[in-house]
Amino acid sequence: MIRLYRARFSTNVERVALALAHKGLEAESVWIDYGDRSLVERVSGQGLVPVIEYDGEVVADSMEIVRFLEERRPSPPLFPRDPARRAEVLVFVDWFNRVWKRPPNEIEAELSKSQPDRARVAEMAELMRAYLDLFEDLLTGREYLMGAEFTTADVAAFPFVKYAALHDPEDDELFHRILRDYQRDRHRPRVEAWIRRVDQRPRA
Ligand SMILES: N[C@@H](CCC(=O)N[C@@H](CS)C(=O)NCC(=O)O)C(=O)O
Repeated sequence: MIRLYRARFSTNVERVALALAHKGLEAESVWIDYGDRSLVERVSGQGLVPVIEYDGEVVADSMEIVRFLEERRPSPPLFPRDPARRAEVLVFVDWFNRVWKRPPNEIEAELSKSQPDRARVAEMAELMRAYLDLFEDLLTGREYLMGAEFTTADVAAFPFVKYAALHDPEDDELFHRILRDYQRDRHRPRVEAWIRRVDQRPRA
């Protein structure tokens, strides 16, 4: 039995929803509101989603969960079997989490101040556009970020990069508005096609 603790519009939950569906795993959803983390805290000892319970085992953190699901249900895979290609995926995910995410996080921190440093915001916005250009190049002649197959790299990046083309009008989170507003400076046809392609995939 799998239970997924989730919150509406959560990017990190969407990673897990994509991974579960890719592996054909069904999960019972437990929807939480950020105003009340008590249930998630009780189950996992911390207050962030996603969290899964899998046959009684509890795992928190989106990419930890994806790795755990790969162990429990190796097929269909989300990591390449070839060690070199698997290492490339791990390097990409690490870059994405530590480097790619920093500019939108810093913009969010600035915009939450009463007097944002506009020069700092512009500098970070420039980086976001440069990173999106890297995605455009990465997708040259490829369906997915790491090649022909949908992998953990797509799972990690899609819920954040999708805002370059998609935004639910009911989703009013500042971080998500930043992802939308600073990733729409010009058309990037390969990124836009990849967003449509991944968006058509099932989610738990
Ligand atoms: N490193 C964690 C981050 C989890 C996280 O930040 N979750 C957000 C939702 S996307 C959350 O629970 N936010 C509530 C809050 O920060 O108050 C992961 O990858 O799962």
